[in-house]
Amino acid sequence: MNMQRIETKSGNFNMNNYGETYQNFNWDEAKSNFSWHTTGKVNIAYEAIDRHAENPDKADQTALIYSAPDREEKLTFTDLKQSSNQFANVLKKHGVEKEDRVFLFMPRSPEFYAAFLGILKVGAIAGPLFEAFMEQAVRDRLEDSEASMLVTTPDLLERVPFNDLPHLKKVVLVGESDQKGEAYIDYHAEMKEASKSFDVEWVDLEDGMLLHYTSGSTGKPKGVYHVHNAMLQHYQTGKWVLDLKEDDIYWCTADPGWVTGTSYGIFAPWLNGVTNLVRGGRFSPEQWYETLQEKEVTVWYSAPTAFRKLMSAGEDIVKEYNLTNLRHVLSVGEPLNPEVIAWGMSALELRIHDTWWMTETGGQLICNFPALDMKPGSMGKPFPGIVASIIDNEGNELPPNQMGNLAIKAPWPSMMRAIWKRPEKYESYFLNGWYISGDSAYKDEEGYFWFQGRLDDVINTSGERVGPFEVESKLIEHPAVSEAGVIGKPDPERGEIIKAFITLNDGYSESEELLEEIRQFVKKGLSAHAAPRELEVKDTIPKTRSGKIMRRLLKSWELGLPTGDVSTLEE
Ligand code: 6R9
Repeated sequence: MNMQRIETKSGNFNMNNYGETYQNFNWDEAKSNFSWHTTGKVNIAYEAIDRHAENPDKADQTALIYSAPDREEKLTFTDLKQSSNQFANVLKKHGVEKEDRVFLFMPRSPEFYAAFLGILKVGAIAGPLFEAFMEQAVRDRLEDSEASMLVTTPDLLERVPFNDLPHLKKVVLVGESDQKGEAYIDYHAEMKEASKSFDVEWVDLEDGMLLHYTSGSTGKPKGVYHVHNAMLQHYQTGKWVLDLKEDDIYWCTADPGWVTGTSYGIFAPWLNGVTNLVRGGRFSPEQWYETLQEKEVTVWYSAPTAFRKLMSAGEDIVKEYNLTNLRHVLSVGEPLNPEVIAWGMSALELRIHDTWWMTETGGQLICNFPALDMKPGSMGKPFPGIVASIIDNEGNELPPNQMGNLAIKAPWPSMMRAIWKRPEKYESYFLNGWYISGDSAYKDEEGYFWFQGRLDDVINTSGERVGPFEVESKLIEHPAVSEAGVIGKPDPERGEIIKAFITLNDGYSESEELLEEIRQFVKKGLSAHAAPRELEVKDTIPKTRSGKIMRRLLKSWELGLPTGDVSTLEE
């Protein structure tokens, strides 16, 4: 096989001449697929669900296949319309209004999707949180967003510091609980009473619908604010990049706590009227292959870290399953190694299509379309209607093959519209009309983009962004830890793992037990994916004269690289 270039196959984006579509495409064309450009009435949940439920040909089509080790369920577009209406009525009854923040902290389940869509139907802003979050992570996000309501499960409730959150008025509990009182709403009891009809709150395209918290290199996680207008991008990329057709069975493996789990685990498939598979439970190669086979998945969107795990489980396992329904596979979150693409060609007999985008971009921007020849190792080309470039630090475009800041001409439909309560942070993303991604890359002569790395210290572990600052802050809360510096260390399976350098307070000495205790402390306080896999005790942590931890230097030490400019290093 020629790994330099893998040839095209046809898809919905059936223009072999990419350049022509690129130049002629205008986002206004995407609007004509929705009724709001004539009625002026818009709500992304209506477009994703109710619109299909009102169509006699689609009303009884399965919208959601939920599959977990202990639960199997199929819901039609009509079912989802009704359950989300019920939840919207519950929210209304308890005083939720347009633009209020309602957060979700629970595993994927049919209830999650009814609640998520119900929140959007009342015009409120949904804030999905990973169920793996521990108290500090939950607290930071609810505090910053000033959420007035939270949907969670009785099990997870103990990680919610309800009494310390003055804005949080009510908690909806999904599942049996002894928790009683005004502030607690029993999901199942109230849903039973609630009407299945609801007058959707019509909003403006620029009204908010979603807050996704994501990590930066400094400070607490930031609330990335998205608006209903994003649907244009979710719809169109769903059609041309995911290549969705109405009879597809689509599986996006991402959790809705991550932007991939909302943009492409909720919106793109349903806006395209496609059956969406959600799998609960943990990762295991056997169970994932079994899911692909049993559910007859046709389009599959996952991440390099998962593909690498499947790859290391070996090709013999794949042969035990019938994966002939699978026709299109995509990846996001980290660089997709050519080695993994080669594995896909051999084990799945399919190309794995890389897609590049971010929480802040709300939707795919640089992609390997089905219709594009693929260069393994490249992220592909900009989506039609998107202008991407490589710029220097002054905002000037660089010629091909020069490395620089990967930048996108602002705006585009799914671009974030704010960083919650931090306008100066939002402004800092833009330069000369370009959105600066924080990634470095170059573009080749044929217009393919090649990812090089993050320009800041943000760590990408198994596709999840972890801010070093958040981990360092948690580490120094431990009584034994004096100072901490946290970096991403390259790892063949996870992309990067978290490595922490710490100094100990007087009276503590290094031991296996102590290091394990500190690790557990971060795990319990923040989340499992933020806990350092490696901890190393140092005498000092290198800092700049202005007191900033020099993570770059820690990384050079770790990797045995030259230390570069250390002129700002504190004496
Ligand atoms: C959707 C998502 C964004 C960061 C991004 C970049 C990395 C994402 C990638 C990729 C190489 C790809 N990233 N896709 N790196 N190739 N195809 O992942 O959002 O969690 O905000 O992460 O992830 O560094 O800047 P988010």
